[in-house]
Amino acid sequence: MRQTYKFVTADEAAAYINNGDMVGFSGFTPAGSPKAVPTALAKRAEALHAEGKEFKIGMYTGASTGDSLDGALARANAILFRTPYQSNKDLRSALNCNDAHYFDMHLSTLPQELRYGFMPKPKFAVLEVCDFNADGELVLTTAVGISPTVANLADYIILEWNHKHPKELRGFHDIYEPQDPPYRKEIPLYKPSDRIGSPVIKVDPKKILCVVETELPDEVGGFTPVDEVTAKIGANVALFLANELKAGRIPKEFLPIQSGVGNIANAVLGSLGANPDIPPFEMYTEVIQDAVIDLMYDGNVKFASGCSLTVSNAVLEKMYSNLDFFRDKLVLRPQEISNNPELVRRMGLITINTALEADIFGNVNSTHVLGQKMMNGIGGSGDFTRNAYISIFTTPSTAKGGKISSIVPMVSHLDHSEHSVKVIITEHGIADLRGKSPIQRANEIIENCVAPEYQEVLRDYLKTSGKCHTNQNLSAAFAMHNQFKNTGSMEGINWEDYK
Ligand code: 0RQ
Repeated sequence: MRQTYKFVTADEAAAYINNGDMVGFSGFTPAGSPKAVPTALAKRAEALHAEGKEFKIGMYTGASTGDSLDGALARANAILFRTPYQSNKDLRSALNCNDAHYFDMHLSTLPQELRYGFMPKPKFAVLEVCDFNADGELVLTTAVGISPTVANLADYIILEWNHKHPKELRGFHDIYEPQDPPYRKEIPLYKPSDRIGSPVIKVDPKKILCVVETELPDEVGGFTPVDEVTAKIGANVALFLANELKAGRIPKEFLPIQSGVGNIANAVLGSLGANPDIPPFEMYTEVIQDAVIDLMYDGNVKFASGCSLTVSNAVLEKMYSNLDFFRDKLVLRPQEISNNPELVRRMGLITINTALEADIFGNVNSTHVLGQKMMNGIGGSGDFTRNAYISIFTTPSTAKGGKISSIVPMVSHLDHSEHSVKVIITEHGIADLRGKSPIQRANEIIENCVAPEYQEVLRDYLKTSGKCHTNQNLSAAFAMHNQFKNTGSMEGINWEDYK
């Protein structure tokens, strides 16, 4: 009987949480993130601040969240500490001026590092559910994220029971938490469709402090339509994979695909589906976006294992009207499993993630604008890239209307090193970096991927270093970045000034 629990308003639930408390939230991206309690918490923070009192909380989430969580708390200046990934513009501003401390970490590692005690234990878990019972069985909504771990670790659990999501979602989740070293064993998952855990999170019912009823939609933004550049990037990824298949370097059964977030990732998936040389495939990924669902309807994606169903509301409503179609085609897992390095390597994932910038030697920056300002975070890109069968990075060759070359002499921040990045793809072409020395990689990237207006300048850069293994010139490596900061454009560098 659910009546055994205390039903309260969001404001009443928020009143349990105090200054300095650590709170773990459900969800992964805006999918499955609580909405009512965080908004009420932001209101509480504003009221306390108006009385001259301190109120800030520490926040653990799966990944980014919706505006009513990250946005509301950032605007209320209520964030003491935040990990592991975000994409909200107000939170981004807060952490880029040190109003909120942000720790950017690989998503697969957060649950275990919480269990290991590397960060303070969450006192509260605020979880969005579509169903629950008196035995403490919780059915999550559109994402799993870190929910199993924070539900276990927290002293108190606050449930947001969101009636937007049908209780028939039971069965779409596969909840599995590995044991910690020295007792950890292999994770017994061998293909994307395997199920190894439970459809529910099981908690001690006594920990459930209260329940807040809501009916609020997920706050997933729409995608910008595919444009000429993203379409070309997508077509190049499909071409590369079709050629690998023909050459026998990808088995004829094909391999599971992981694809990152955002507009480029959505366009790439569309291109894979449209290419007749790519057979129907499975996905083992973290974020299941709109394009994956379209590909499932078309029969091009046979199965998708993810951590979240980050689809627009129109797509979600259509899915909910025919949930049975998806029952044997989709599973949602904790990020510790969806992004697990052991599984990525075992299943041989083809990983496709987006770079903000890459350098001519194959190092990738996925997180920092001009080396200083945090964009979103590394997310799962490192979990996948380092362990991939083939790791691909995509990026438009330029940003800011051509004033920035996305390919530079040296990345201004390093997320993925030359040792892990196997292929870089822009709208101009494909740089296959496998088995190549630094100078060979530089030539491959400059000739195939760099925008024509920046090719000559990067060719000339290579001549400034003299003979060495990696042709860097430390006094010139960031000249393009510095010139952009000073003049608003990377164009027209003169290397004579940097000898
Ligand atoms: O800024 O909108 O102000 O113009 O960066 O760029 O091209 O819209 O790219 O939306 O696909 O995001 C890497 C951020 C790409 C994302 C990143 C500016 C550009 C624009 C965004 P404006 P686009 P997307 C799965 C895997 C890391 C985590 C990851 C990301 C803005 O894909 O967060 O992959 N990845 N996780 O103008 C300065 C450059 C720039 C630049 C672009 N070189 N210098 N600004 N921009 N290149 C997801 C999870 O783990 C949950």
